[in-house]
Order: sequence, then C-alpha cells, then structure tokens
Amino acid sequence: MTSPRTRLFEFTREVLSRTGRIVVIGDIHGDYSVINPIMKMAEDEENFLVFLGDYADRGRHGVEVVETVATLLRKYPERVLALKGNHEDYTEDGAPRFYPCDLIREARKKGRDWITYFRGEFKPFVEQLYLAAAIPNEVLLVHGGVSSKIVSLEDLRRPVKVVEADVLWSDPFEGYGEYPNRRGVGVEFGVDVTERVCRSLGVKRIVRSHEPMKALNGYYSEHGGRVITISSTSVYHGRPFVLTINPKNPSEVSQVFLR
Ligand SMILES: [Mn+2]
Repeated sequence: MTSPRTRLFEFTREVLSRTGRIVVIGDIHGDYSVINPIMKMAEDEENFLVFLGDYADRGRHGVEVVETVATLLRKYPERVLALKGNHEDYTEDGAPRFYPCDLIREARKKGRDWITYFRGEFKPFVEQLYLAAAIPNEVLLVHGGVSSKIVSLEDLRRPVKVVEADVLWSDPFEGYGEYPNRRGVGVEFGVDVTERVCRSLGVKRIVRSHEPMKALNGYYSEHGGRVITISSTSVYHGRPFVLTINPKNPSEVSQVFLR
C-alpha cells in the first residue's frame, strides 16, 4: 500500500523566509474581472499565492478561472498553492456533490463535452488541490471552517471523509457549541470550537472564505479576531479583494482590492 500524499500544506521556515508576502485569494466563483489582477500578483516573485477554493459556478467564467489557476500552479509550483472548496467536490464520474452547479452547463455552452472536460481538465486540476494550509504557530487556511472532529494536524494531513466535509462546508457563528450546518453538510461552529481547534493545532487564527456575502467590502473578523472571512468575487456585488499576510510576522494582515 502506498500512503497518499499529505492534504495539508505546511509552510516551512525556508519558504517563509524567501517570501515577501503571502497573498490569500477567496472564492472567485467564475468572476472574469479578477483574473488579470491575480495574474499580475502571481508574476511578482515576492508573492506566494494561496487560493481558498470555489473557482467556478455563479459567475459565467468558471472554465477560464480554473484554467488560470491550473496555469499558475504549473508555471509557479514553488509559490502558488490552491485549496479545495465545496464547489470542487465531485464524484469520480463527474457528478457534483453540491447544488447549484453551473460549470457543467457553462462547459457545454463553450463547446466542451462535460465528461471529456471533466476527465481531461477538471479532475486533474482537483487532484492538485490541498485541503488546508498552515503557517506553523500562526494561521490555518481553509475553504469553509473547522469542527470539533479536528484534534490534531494529522487529522488534516490524512483526513477521513467527514473531516474533509467539515473543512469544505462549515461556517462560524457568533455563539457557543457546534450544530449541523443549514447547508446540509458540515457544521456551524461557535467561538469555543474555534478556540479549542486553534489550541490543538497550535495556531492563532483561521482564514477562510465560503461566505463572500460576509465580506462584501473587506474582510470580516469574528470569534474575537480568530476567524477571518475573505472574498475575491464580485458575483454578490461586493468589491473583490485579497488578504495579504506578512510571512515574517503573520499577525500582520491587510487587504488589497482587485478593482
Ligand atoms: Mn464555498
């Protein structure tokens, strides 16, 4: 039996020391207008890009966004990283595990047979996606959130199915405890869950996307500053932005608007 590679990208001291800034990109959801500004940022050798998932659906340019991120992963493998969102969750034969899925219709409209596109391009792209990334002792980066099933970094390196679902689908709420998520998958996690998970993973905060509506005009901070929600799409009529993290002092974060 070969052991599958880790699903958690862990920043090393070497990577942090050669990086000028970490650029975290939230949900794009097929928004064409952010492609060029993001490509410009990727060209700067000082930048290390981390995408938090949800590349397609809602906007009309999921195919182009996926192609852009795949190109950046190929071109700059040592400083571009992409995570999986719940909109990248498909069965082996190309059936979406979420609703609504617009990418199938979009691909067909652009003259692509779905199964051919899925097998030839989309699935190989999804196979490169990590589930989470960590700046040791500082920040956990995920698409959705965390749950009390996560008790160590090992749970993210080799996640069981239910942990993967929690990371992709969960949302924080202002309160205590943990409840089934209204979305039907994952949990809604309170401030006590955030504190417990942060302590057991040895991080100070969690940066996530998954709720662009919470971050229409800049990042949204909750759970006493421990959870930060970002958005890099205008499909909900907000202003898309990225979050930058200073790798030498990861408590220092700021936002850069993309347009
Ligand atoms: Mn999402």
